[in-house]
Parts: sequence; C-alpha cells; structure tokens
Amino acid sequence: MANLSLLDKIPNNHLNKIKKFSYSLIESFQIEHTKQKTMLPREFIVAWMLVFLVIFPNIFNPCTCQLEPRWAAKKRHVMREKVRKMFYHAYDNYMTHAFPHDELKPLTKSFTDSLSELGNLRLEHLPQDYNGSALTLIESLSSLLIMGNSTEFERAVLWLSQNITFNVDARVNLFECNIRVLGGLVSAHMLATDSTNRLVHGAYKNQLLILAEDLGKRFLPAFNTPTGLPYAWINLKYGVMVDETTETSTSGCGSLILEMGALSQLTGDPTYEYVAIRALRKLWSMRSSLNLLGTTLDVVTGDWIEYSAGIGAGVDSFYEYLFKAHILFGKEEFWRMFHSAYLAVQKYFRHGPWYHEADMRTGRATYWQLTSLQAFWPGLQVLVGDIAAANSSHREFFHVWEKFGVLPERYLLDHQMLHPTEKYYPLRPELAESTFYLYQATKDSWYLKVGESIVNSLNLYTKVEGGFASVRDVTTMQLEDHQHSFFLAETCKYLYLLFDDSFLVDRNYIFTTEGHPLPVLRDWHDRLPESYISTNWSFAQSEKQGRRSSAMSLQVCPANDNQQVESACHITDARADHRCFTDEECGVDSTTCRRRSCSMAGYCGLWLLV
Ligand code: DMJ
Repeated sequence: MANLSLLDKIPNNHLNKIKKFSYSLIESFQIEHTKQKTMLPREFIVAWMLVFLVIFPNIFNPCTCQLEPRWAAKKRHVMREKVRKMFYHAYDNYMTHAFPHDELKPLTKSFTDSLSELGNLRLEHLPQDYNGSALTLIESLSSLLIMGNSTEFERAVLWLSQNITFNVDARVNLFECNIRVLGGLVSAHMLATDSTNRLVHGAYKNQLLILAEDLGKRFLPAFNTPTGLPYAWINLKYGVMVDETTETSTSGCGSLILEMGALSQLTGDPTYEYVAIRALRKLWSMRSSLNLLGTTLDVVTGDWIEYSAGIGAGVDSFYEYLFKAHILFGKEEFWRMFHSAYLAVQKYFRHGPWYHEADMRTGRATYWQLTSLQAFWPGLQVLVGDIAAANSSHREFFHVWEKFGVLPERYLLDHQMLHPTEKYYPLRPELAESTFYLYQATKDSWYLKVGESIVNSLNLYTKVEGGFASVRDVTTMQLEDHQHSFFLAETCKYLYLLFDDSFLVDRNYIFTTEGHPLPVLRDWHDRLPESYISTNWSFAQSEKQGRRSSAMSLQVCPANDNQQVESACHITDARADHRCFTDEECGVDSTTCRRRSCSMAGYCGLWLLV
C-alpha cells in the first residue's frame, strides 16, 4: 500500500471547507487587527501557525487542495490532449492500413479479420470468404463522439450503413459479437439520435439500428437450446453449426442483457430482451447454495463444467451486467440477483484488497491469482458505492502495474510472481476504467497521476509507428502484432474521460462492458427504483459543484455532506430510532455486512460477535 497522506484521506469537498474556514479565520484576524491598528504579537502568530501545522501537516505542501484545482485543471488539459493523440494514432493507422478489415496489425501495418477469431483460441472453423466487418471502426464510433469529432462519426456511420452486411459465412463468438458489434451499433445509434443531435449533416436515418436489428436476429438461433442458455458460437449466415460445442462461460451467456434489452426497447420487438433475460434467469438458478457460480457450463444439459470461479475471466461481466441492467431497465429483479451475488463475492473471494477464486460448491479458495480482467471490479464497486473497497483494490492493482510497467494477464498472488505463460498485456482497459470511476467519485488527484502513469507506459512500451501493439511478455516488453479494437473502444475512451468528462455533464449514461455508452432513460424503466427518488440522487463532483451531471450521478457514493458511503450490503433498520422487538426488524451493517440483532433492551445492533 502506498502511504496515504492526511489530505488523501479527507474528501476534497470537506478539505476545501476546512481550508476556507482556516483562511477566513486568518483573514478575520488580520482585518480585526488592522482595524485596531495594532501588530499581532509574533509569538501569537507562531503559536497559531504551529496549531495549523499540527492539525493540517500538508497545508503548505504544493499539492494541497488550494493549489490543486488549478494544477489539476492544467494537468487534465495536457493529459487529455495526449490521450487524444494516442487515440488518433491508433485510429488513423487502422484506417490507413486495416480498414475495412476488423483489426490493425501495427507492427506489419496490415490487418486481421479477427471477429471470427475472438475467443477462438484454437482458431477452429475459420471462414474462407470473410473480409471483415470494420470492427475497429464500429468500436470507435462512441469514442469519436466523446472526443468531439462528430464529422468523422457521421462519415463512419454513413460508410457502415452503405457497406456492412452480416450475411456472412462466419462463425463468431456470441458474447464478443454482442459486446463489440451489437453494443457499438446500438450505442452509436442512440448517440446519433439523442436530443442534443450530435450529428452535423442530419443524414442519419436509423441506419445503425437497422444493422443492429439484423445482427440481433442472427443471434436468436443460439438461444434455441433446452435450457435457453445460448450457444457460445453462431454462424452469422447459417445459425448454429452441426456438432457445435455446447460449452460456454458464465459471462458468455450472462452478459447479453444490456445490448439485447436496448435493442428490444429501440425496435419494439421484445424477443431480444426476452431471450437474454431467460438465459440470465436460468444461469442464476444454477447458483450454489452459497450464491456462487462456476466459470463454464453446458448449454444443453445445464450442468457446470468448471466449478471454480472468481471475478475475472469467464465471469466478470456477468456481475457487471446484473447491476448495470438494474440501472438501465430499473428492474428490481436484477438488483436482487446482483445484491446476493455481490455479497457472495465479497464473502468468498475477497482477501483484503485481493480477490482469489473459489469453488462454487464449498466456497473454498482454489486459485490465488490476480488476473488483469479483475481490474474492472473497483469501477463496478464505485457504481455500487463501495468506494473504500474499490480504492484499496485499485491501489494494489496499480502497484502491480507499476512493478511491471503494464498489468500482466495473470499474477500469482501466493508466490508473488508472474504466471509462467500468461505474461502478456493486450492493451486492456480495465485499470484505466476503474481509475476513471474512482476519480469521478472522489475527485482525488491521485487518480489523475495513476492515469498519467498509464498513459506514459502505453506510449513508452506499446506505441509503434503503425499504431499501438500488445505486449507479449511484460518481462521483456516484447511486442505482438495486434491492436485490439477495445483499445479504441475502452482504453483510450476511459483515459480521455478521466481527463475530460465534459461529454458526460448533464447526462446519464451507463457504459457497457465494452465501454459503449447507453443513455439511462426513464421510459425504459419498469418503475423507478429507489435510487431514483430525488433525495437519493448523488451529484457528480464536477468543477461546477451542485449540477447533476454525468453517468456518475447514478453512483450511490457520497457527494455532499449529508450523504454517507453505503456499501451494497447495507440494509437500514426498520425504524429510524433503531428500536425493535425482533431480529427481523434489524438491518445489515454496511461495514461488516453482518445482520444486526435486537438486544434485550430493544435496540438493533451488532450484539453478537460471530
Ligand atoms: C473487453 O472486450 C471487455 O471489457 C470484456 O468484458 C472483457 N475485457 C475486454 C478487454 O480487456
């Protein structure tokens, strides 16, 4: 753990108040004494200074909050421009050397039609006649708008609508195609048609939605299984292939609801949402008595294949989508699932700031590993409101980043060493993503420094003439000839938003697991969940204090003096005065997540130390 200074521990808004108070005190002394035309005794001033120094040891440190806003504003501006340059270096190279193929090979300045390769580790059934779907362009759409380039956005939209077809003989991974292509199209459609009308020429006629619906229809045969759990693979032209594997992952069949649900809302056809929810419900019904799930399963039998799971690969976005679906669609059902699942994660996987894996049947730890995908978790915790837990994990994950220069795919926590083979870093976004969320929640400039360090590492180790290349081995920084589309959809986007969140001001977006923003719309809600009751709204701590702004207004974290941090397990006592007759009237303690009980004297509390 890095040392936290006293200032690090005090929320900025509180600190500013403390400091305003101190300065007004000093000022009033000076005014008072000028009026009296007397000099303050030297000893008196020194004594006061000492008192201040003892109470606020960092008050004269150049990094104090008084100086911070100006410093931070300048820093954010410079860093934003650096990130913009990074994005365009990646984008322009893609457009020059790879477009309209799927992804750029930055070392050889060539391309790969990788949509059919994603998740296909053994590269089986690769199509002969597939020439790409401009995957990186689709993934870049929302980033272009976030960076203010509506001209290029519009150009891309028109090109896609005139040139892309999904009627191709290509076997693709349903999850990957959903989060990258369907999510990219649906999000871009919503951005293109939102009330601020971000387009320049007005030539948008729902073309992206038409493409998205066509793709969504091609997904449907995958759900035609005895369990309703979808196959992991689908041929876009011919449907499920003969003898297709029946094995899939928890995230593979449990993270479809945002994109499919949005497609239903936009088209008025409930089928997409229905199949995604049915799969999610089935998956949830397969949880163990500990509310844990495994990593892989069979879609025909509904049996688990791999019982060990954590919050990383194969499971990650399942948790993310339960919570985000609750925000986007306002269904209590999603919240209930997420709440139980989240508590189980904290109980069985968490070890201090780290998360190991555990057997879903026994809750016993299996693998003690940090995987780079886990780094999204603190970002999710920010949305939940568990800021302290998010901060502690984020700091540890960042230390691993600092140790290697980037985040290795797998790091063995029990041996404090790299995994022997998974030493790569494919330009993943997760640490930047969590950094962005934590900065939004806290406005603590520490996160800007983390972002700066990430940007510097990316430029130092992964930037090549032809784009940004993945790292094959973090010990040698040997590169690999691949620029993943999520580098443009997520890594650059979250870094940009860390330094410039103006796109989010006065807006409520939820980001899909691929970083595509979906507006949170009242019309899409079954009914407004409690978090939408106006007194419970929290405010993004934007520079212009007091404005309800950005996606972060969905977070349950404290934003003003009256609000307290509440963790996801927090349940209030039935009565505000904490009086009770039975245990049932007592809630759950937010710090320990333990249920309070009713004492003999009739008060709820943590009376039993178990
Ligand atoms: C992205 O494609 C998505 O974030 C997905 O959920 C898992 N991670 C990759 C990038 O690392």
